[in-house]
Amino acid sequence: MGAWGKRDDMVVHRAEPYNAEPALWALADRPLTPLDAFYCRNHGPVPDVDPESWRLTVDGLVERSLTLSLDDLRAGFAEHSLVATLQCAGNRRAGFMAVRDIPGEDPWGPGATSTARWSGALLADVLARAGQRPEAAHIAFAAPDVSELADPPQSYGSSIPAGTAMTGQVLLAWAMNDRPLPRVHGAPVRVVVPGWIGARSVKWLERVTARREPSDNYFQATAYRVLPPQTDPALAGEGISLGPVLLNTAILRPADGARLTPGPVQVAGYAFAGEERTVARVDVSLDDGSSWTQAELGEQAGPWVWRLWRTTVELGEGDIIITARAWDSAGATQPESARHLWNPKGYANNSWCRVRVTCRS
Ligand code: MTE
Ligand code: MO
Repeated sequence: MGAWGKRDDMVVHRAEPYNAEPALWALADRPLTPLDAFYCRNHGPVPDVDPESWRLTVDGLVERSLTLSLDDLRAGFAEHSLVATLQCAGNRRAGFMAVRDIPGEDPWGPGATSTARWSGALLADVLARAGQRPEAAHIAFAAPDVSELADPPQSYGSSIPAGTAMTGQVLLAWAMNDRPLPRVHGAPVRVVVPGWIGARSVKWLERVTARREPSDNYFQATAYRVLPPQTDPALAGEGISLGPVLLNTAILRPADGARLTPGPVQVAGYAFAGEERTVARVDVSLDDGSSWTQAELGEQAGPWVWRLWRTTVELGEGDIIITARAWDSAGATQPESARHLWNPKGYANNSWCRVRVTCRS
């Protein structure tokens, strides 16, 4: 077994802080990602939070500040469960780095995406108890883990608009796949913002603050923004702040670079629409998009959940590129090339997904 109870075939981008994605076939065909395969994205050392002494502070633009122990949270609020896919904004950054290098960032494949069943209290219920004031436009989250990647080093935080916080879908989760939340995934309590980039789902949550403005934390104000191609990524407040996940798809099988024999081959993957949209169709092409066939879609287990898909294609002799793209319930589809989406921090690569295979009899 690898570090943090993960499978030993994880693709480890960094050991410290631990950043790893599963081998893609470990994601295939499974609606819920097992805990030992779920990707991990950490900006600093993983804290060891004692659940007994842990307290959650709820403050800012509220009528009454709250200090809640884990027992207060678990016993004082109804437990809700939902299935949600978590996707890092850096998912598929490797596709950008093949276009132009992105110094200091890791070359994530499509495995920075995983799905779990999360259980915990509704953020909306906790905010209602505190009495959120009408002028609170944003809800900020703060955690104790300190990142040396931020300049100057800073503890992790983010925020979401108050409207999103009140949707009744944002969880303060203490369980993952019906097991206690693992330490590396944010124990004792983390935020889960379904359909939004993973960066907003703050782990080892310590503080929830109602504010007029978005969080000024580095990871909200500076990082996780789509900048124009020629911009310096260190400029705070520049660029487009990422929120809802963009429609995306990945081929999980066959693997990129696979050697196969000619004949029928099963192609399988995931597609994820983000926010309230669902995956309506997935197309697969063997001729770079001149013609497409439709994949068979698995269950859409809810609006914030990926949709697994598969199809069988007939492969001839030679080097073949298999391409996939998804369409969502609003009729939107994915852009064709990573080259046109490239941005300095390498976020939100949702271009058509391609794997190259070689077929020889
Ligand atoms: N929360 C804290 N406290 N520290 C972090 O480094 N990383 C964020 C988010 N929450 C992070 C965090 C990012 S960028 C992502 S994609 C998700 O956690 C990853 O969650 P996971 O490691 O449970 O998969
Ligand atoms: Mo992320």
